[in-house]
Amino acid sequence: MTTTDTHFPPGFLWGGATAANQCEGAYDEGGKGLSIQDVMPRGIMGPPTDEPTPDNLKLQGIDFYHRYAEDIALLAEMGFRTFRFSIAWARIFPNGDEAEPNEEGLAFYDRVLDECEKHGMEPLVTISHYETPLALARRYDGWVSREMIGHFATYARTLFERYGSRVTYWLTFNEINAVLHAPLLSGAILTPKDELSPADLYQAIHHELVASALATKIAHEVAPDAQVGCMLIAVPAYPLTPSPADALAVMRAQHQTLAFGDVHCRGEYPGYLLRHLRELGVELDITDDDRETLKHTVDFVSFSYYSSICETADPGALEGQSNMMGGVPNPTLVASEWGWQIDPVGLRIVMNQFWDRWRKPLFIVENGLGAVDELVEVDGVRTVVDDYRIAYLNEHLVQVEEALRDGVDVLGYTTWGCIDLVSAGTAQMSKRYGFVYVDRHDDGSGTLERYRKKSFDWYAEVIRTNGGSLER
Ligand code: BGP
Repeated sequence: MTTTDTHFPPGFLWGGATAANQCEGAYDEGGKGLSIQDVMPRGIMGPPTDEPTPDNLKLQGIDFYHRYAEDIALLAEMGFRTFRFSIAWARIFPNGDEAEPNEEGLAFYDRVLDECEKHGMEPLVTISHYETPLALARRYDGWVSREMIGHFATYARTLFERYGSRVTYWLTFNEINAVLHAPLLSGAILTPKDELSPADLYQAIHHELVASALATKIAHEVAPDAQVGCMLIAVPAYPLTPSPADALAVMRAQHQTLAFGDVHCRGEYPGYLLRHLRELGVELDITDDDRETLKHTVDFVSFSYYSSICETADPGALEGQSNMMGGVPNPTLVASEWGWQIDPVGLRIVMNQFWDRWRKPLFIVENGLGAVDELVEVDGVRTVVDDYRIAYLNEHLVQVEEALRDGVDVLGYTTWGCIDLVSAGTAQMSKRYGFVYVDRHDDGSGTLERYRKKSFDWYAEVIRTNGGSLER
C-alpha cells in the first residue's frame, strides 16, 4: 500500500510517550526533591517505603536525565513528529511549596525542548504524571487537601510562562480517573486505600478536577496558542452476558471514566455522579469559585488504551478478580504476559464513544504491548525480534484508521514507552514496550546501552508512509 491509500490525515502526530519518573533517573540530582515514586519500589504492588531504597529501579530509570540528547535522536531516526514526556514536579519545586522554582530543573527541560526542536518534533508535555512531590503527599495527604490546588497552579503557571512559547500541547493529570483505583499513585494520598473514606477520596478528585480546569484557564491566559487536554484511562466495558443487569453494570463502570471527561469537557458535574455521591452520603465542599473554574473546559481529550474488560452484576463472578480497573476477563480475548487482555476493536469503539460524547479532538497518548524481550544477534547486530509487538501495534493502528473513517477527529498517536523504561504498575524493567531496547534488568544490572528492535524499522516505515504501510 502506498501513502495515498492511507486514511491518516496529513500532519497526523505520530510519536511515542514517556514519563519522567520512569525514565529520567537522577532522582537526587539537579536540586530535585523526592517524589512519591522515589519511595514506591514496587509500583502499585506494595506499600511505600520511608526513604528511597536501592531496589527502586526508578531512582536510576534508564538515565534519560543524562542521555536525553542521544535518546531523542534515536526517536527522531524513526521520524517521530511528536514526543510525549512529563515534567517532574519535584525538579521544579523540590518540596512543592517553594516561593521560587528551581532554575536547574527548568533548564533541564529547556535542553530537552532544544532537542525536540532540533529534530522538528512537537512536544507533548504532561504536567503531572504520577510524580507529586513527596513533601506535599506527607504534609497534606496529597489531593485530599484543598491546599494542593494552589501549589499545582503555581507549578503549572511556572511551566506555561517558561515554555509556553515552545510547547503547544499540554496534558494536565496523567490518567486522572486512576485516582479511584490507585489513590497513592494518582492522588498522592498516603492513607491506605482500604482506610480512605469515600468523602476524602471524592474530595481529592474534586480538587484535582478544579486544579486541572484552573491550569487550563492559566494556560489560555499565559500562552494563547496553548492546547490543553485531559488524560483518561480508556477501558471499554462489555456485558459478560446479554442480561440488562450486566448492561447496567457496564453503564455504571463506564460512568467512572466518563465522569472525568464530562467534567473536563462540559464544565460541570453530571447528574449520575451527583446521584452516586448522594447515595454514598458524600457532601462535597464545592465553592462558587470552584464552579466558575470548572467552566474552563479542555481543548482536546487524550487517553491511554491497553485493554477492555467485561462487567457483570453477579458478585460471585467478581470474586478473586484483581484487575486494577475492576471487571472480569473477557472469555473471547487473549492476554499479554501480564494478563492485560488484547482488544484492538475496543480502541475503535472507545474512540467513537468519546468523539460522539464530547466532540473534542482525541489524542491517543498511550498504547502498546508490555512484553519480555530477548536481545539476540542478527547478522552481527544486537536486536530484539519483536514480531509480537509489531502485530499488536499494527492491529491497533488499523482500528485507529477505522475510527478516522468513522469520522472521529484524531490529533495523533503516541505509543507508550517508545524507549524501554521502568513499569509504573510493577516497577519492573522486564515489562518492555519500546522500539529501543535498554540494557537494564530487574536486579538493577545492565550497561544501559540502547539497541534498535525490529519494531524500530517497522514504525519508521509506518510514519514515513503516514500509515500506508500498515497491514490491513
Ligand atoms: C499507564 C501509565 C504509564 C505506563 C503504562 C503502562 O497507566 O500512564 O505510566 O506505565 O500505564 O503500565 P505499566 O508500566 O504498569 O505496564
